[in-house]
Amino acid sequence: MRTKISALSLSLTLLVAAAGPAVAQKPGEIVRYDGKSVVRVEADDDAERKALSELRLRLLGECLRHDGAEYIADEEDMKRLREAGLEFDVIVENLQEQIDAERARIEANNALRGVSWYADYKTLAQIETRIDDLVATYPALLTKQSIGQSLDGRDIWAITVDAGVPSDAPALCFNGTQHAREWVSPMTVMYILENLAAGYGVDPEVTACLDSVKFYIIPVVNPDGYLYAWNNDRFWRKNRRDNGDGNFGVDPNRNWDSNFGGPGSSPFTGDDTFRGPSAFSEPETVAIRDFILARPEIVAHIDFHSYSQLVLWPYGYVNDVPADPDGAILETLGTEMSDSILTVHNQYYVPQPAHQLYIASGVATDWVYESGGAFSWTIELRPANQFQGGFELPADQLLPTAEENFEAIKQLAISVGSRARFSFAQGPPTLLQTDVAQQVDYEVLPIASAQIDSTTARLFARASGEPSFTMSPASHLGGVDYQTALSSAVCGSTLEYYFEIETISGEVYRSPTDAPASFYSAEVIDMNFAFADDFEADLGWTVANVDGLSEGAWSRGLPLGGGDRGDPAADFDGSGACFLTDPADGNTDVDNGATILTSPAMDASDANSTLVYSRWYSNTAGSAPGEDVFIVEVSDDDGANWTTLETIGPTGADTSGGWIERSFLVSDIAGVSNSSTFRIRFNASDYGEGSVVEAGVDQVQIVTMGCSGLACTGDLDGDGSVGSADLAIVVGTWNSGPGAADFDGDGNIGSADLAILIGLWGPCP
Ligand code: 0X9
Ligand code: ZN
Repeated sequence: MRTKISALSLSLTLLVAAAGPAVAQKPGEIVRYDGKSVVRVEADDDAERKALSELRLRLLGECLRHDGAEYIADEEDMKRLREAGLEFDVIVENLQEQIDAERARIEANNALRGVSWYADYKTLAQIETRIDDLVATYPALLTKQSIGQSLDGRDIWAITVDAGVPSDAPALCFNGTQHAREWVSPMTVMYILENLAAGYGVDPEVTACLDSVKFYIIPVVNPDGYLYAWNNDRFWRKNRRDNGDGNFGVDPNRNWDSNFGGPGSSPFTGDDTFRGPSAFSEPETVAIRDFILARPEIVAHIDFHSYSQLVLWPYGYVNDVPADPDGAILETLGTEMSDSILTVHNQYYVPQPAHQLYIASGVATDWVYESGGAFSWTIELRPANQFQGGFELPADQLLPTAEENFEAIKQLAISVGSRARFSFAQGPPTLLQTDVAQQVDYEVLPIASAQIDSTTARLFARASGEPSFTMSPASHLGGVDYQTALSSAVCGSTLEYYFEIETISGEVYRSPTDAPASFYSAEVIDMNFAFADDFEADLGWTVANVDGLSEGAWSRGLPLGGGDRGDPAADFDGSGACFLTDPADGNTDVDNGATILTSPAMDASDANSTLVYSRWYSNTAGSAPGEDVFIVEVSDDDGANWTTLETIGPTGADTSGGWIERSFLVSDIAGVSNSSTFRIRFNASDYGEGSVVEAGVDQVQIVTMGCSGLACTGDLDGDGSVGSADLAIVVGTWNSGPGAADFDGDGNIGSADLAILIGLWGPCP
């Protein structure tokens, strides 16, 4: 058993090696964590960060983030923290007990028969066996090859998933386990491999993906480290390079030739982020580099890590992003992956440029993007933080984690497979104001170096029921930006539309991809905003802080929290500002009470008034997740009495961040009536110990929608008489559900409506 390092010998080590705390275990040594705790230290300003780094504790995460970090600490370390005046929370008390319990559970789970392979973590040998089993089960789809050997001579396996696409078809490459202790990473990558293979010819989406793209999958980049993390040190991160000075390991994810040696990588052999003596000094990074360089068809790559629930894209080594023509597509596809993940189990993975998390140099994702010829993302898998298990994610979350990421990679494959990607700033419109041309701004982003012919951008539109679409050209605004407009004069009708563009070689791309079989639809209605607030100006909202609230009061401003600790990275509607429980960066969550944001009086007297708002709520980022609730209330008497509209949390849906848009027909809300002094209020509270609660509100509206302006019943085209053009609309929308031609309001357009129309034939009164 390892003896406790005394303060004296620790300081001697520092003097001699000028390196980080000892994390450099010799081969064969078993590292135990008896008497060690995991502590989270908040460091809110530069002075605190300096004091903290001078203590040279062993960081459990990878890097000191701007608001603090988790460390492995014994009693002595905690004493030093206290002496330095640094506040900390103990997250795990006896780390060794937790590691032992995890191992016992893994063995018990893996001894069970008939449970999913994903029921618990798997050793390197089990992963290799599974790869062989899968290749044997799906010989027509899967081939396995060794793409090089690790330092200790272990094969690094890549599996190709190829359903017979043309040789120049775009390919995607995913790898896991650059880092040895991130055990959910190979599990997720294996799940992706397995479900691509199993889904081909069975699941239409998977089949569509595999009919247009090829996949290269590398579950374990760092087999030596992975084995070492299982057998010797649960928190081993690097490979097993003997650095020659008693320290072991190079961090593969600081060894790539992208700003190699720059900030966020360590020159010290004992550090967890030791970058190695030179770029690509390690056989593991060389193997992946050469594999990617030899396959120019690889257009997109994901490096899977844990933990933090993030989708990150280049650049990660510099704050001032170099001229970056593809930044938009990295963000678009990255955000799209985050959105896909959210749909599966309601888990929010913050999409952001990697440098926003922290600066790191020599990272795979930056190299693949800069020099490997492919778009590249780092996905940090579950959990969101150390409080929820850190590297020791509870085993029952392995499958959900893998499932949600499978959704993300399918989305990526679909986007990449289509080679030209349409991206809408506000989404394709679903509602149009009668007679008002609505501008639609969109981007067409070329993937796999597709050459877009910008003169071929066009819109196809028709009124629902019309047999064919009418084409109109869209405007090219320059670069990847295009603009067109949608309009209709017929209130109550539905406009159907799609977008099209060609490459210079004449390949046609559409949005939606399979248009005209599918298309976007927008309801045409009269929309009046009795109230609309995007929070760019002060429209008279009030804030009341109660029950001793000490921090995190509602305040209007730009989100500055950087998207961590439960904060949104941006507002909902793209205007910039919103209301947040303190938009500032750092430790600004709601603490010790409640903060209540109340709207000014809004006119919701019209019977058709709809209340619309977007909200954000996260209570899962702290040491005591899932303890608090977020309450939305409404009042029809200017705030004298309140009715609860929704309560979010304490656990379950919508509690881990993400902007959620809600809308309610006011007359449908039990307990309130239409009123000209309608108010809404948002109550965010933190009464629990150690919780991190963050809430946000954006885009609050009272909108009336309908076709009250219709001149006379039956005059659908508004020409002043009921005639054959109106008949055509009725016939064209026959059996199509509610709409302007549903005169009898039975929810369907049918013979009764036709009878009404015929009865009204002739000029309007
Ligand atoms: O630091 C890393 O290598 C990655 N995180 S991990 O906790 N899995 O070690 C993230 C690298 C992301 N890139 C930048 N932040 N620049
Ligand atoms: Zn990692």
